[in-house]
Amino acid sequence: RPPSLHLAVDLGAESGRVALGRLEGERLEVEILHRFKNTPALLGGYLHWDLPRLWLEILEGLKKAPPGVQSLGVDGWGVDYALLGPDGDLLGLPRHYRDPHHLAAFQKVLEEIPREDIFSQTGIQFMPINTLYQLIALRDGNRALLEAAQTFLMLPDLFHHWLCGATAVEWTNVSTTQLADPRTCNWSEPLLQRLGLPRRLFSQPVPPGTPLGPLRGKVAREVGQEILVVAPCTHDTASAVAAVPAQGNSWAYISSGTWSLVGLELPQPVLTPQALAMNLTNEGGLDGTIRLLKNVMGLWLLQECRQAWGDGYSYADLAAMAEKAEPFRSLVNPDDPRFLLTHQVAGPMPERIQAYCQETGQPLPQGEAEITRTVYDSLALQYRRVVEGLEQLTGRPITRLHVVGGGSQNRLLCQLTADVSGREVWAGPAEATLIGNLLVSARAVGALPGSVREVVRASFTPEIYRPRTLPGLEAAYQRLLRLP
Ligand code: ADP
Ligand code: LRH
Repeated sequence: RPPSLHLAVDLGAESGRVALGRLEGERLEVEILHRFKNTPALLGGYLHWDLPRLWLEILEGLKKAPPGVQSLGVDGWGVDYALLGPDGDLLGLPRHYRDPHHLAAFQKVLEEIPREDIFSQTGIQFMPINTLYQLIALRDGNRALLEAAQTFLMLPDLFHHWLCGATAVEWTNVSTTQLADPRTCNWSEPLLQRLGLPRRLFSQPVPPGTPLGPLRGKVAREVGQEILVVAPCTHDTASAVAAVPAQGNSWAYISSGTWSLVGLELPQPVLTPQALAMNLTNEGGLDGTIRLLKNVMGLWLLQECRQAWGDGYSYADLAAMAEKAEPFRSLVNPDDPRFLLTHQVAGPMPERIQAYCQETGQPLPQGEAEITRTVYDSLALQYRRVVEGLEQLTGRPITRLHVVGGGSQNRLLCQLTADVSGREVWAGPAEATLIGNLLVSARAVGALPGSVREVVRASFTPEIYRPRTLPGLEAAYQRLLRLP
């Protein structure tokens, strides 16, 4: 049989890519056709995604595909949404989840509704970026827009709409809104009602692997071929977790990109008071699985530092510099809220990191090498904290950490993660999200011979890092645990 061809679009907060997957027997080869930066725009003080630019970049990539492609799916970051009017046109440019304006809505909702009520309905961690708070900010700040809207879509759904005309919302990304129930894989009626959000906006979510329809005529002509659009796991993290090359039960994943998503794959949500107390989240995964995980601020910290340093250093340069810096000298709690916002609003990241160290009585990290080291050390230690928490909560021993995503190419961070956690790290694939996306859409058109993970394991070989004992490691972990 000749290889089957599939296309995937993966929109990350830092960059997007269009890739071609060639599937031959149990082997998948991935070719990146087009990679582009994702640069948000501060418009009149509001931070927005540059959607027209992303759309043009997607088309640019799709045009590079050879003929004969059988399926195409889009995935992207969670929580952000778009509204369509009755004529199907976009109402307003979608906001970026790091826009500061919905922080107040977060406070307000939490004053009005007990956390227990929201968590028992949704199982989702409390973060100000969640769609719930974005929609409340809109309800209270720009009600007319909400009233004019006919359809709510997550951003990958919006691109599917522009590609093929469908107005379906896909479950894995809907699960990140904190408005949906992981037991029913549907919107939470009681919560929508309590929040006064118009019911008509929210259609029943479709599961990943749902065919959505052929490209619109104009798009097909521009791209040069007719392709079936299939919803993959549209939440990038769900696609990445689907493509973790794991076996058995004693593993956790770290999906390491702009964020580090640290978690387990489970058959059922964990909605206990302990899960709420740990601020864990139960997001939807492939085939009805649950991703019990926690968001760690991730390499965002370094992305922002790199921006402050003039983008002159590559990530490999920064890692090489950090390798020579003293380990565990200054640590931050990477999830301190001051690190969430962008430099336009919250000032340069290196200064925010220094201020944290100063306030907590630690030596000030100075310069690129020391600050980068602080970020890596703090992330690795925080990963251990989350993994041990998950282990305690579920009683599941975790002996191996699968690191996937762009951050899996960071050898220093992978080795540190192994050392600090005392567990093996299996790193790669770096493009797990694209791979998960491609394989789920391939499966939907009957082109996948085995399970998604079997094909991943047959096609990509992880790099293995074994834990070493380092002086000062345990003391550093205790210091992290005591940080505010
Ligand atoms: P997202 O999809 O969220 O935009 P990616 O999965 O593309 O994120 O991961 C981006 C991160 O991967 C960067 O912030 C960087 O820290 C890391 N990274 C990318 N390339 C390299 C590299 N060559 N060496 C080390 N780290 C890298
Ligand atoms: C990672 C991610 C994460 C969400 C965040 C908004 O890209 O999708 O899973 O919490 O972006």
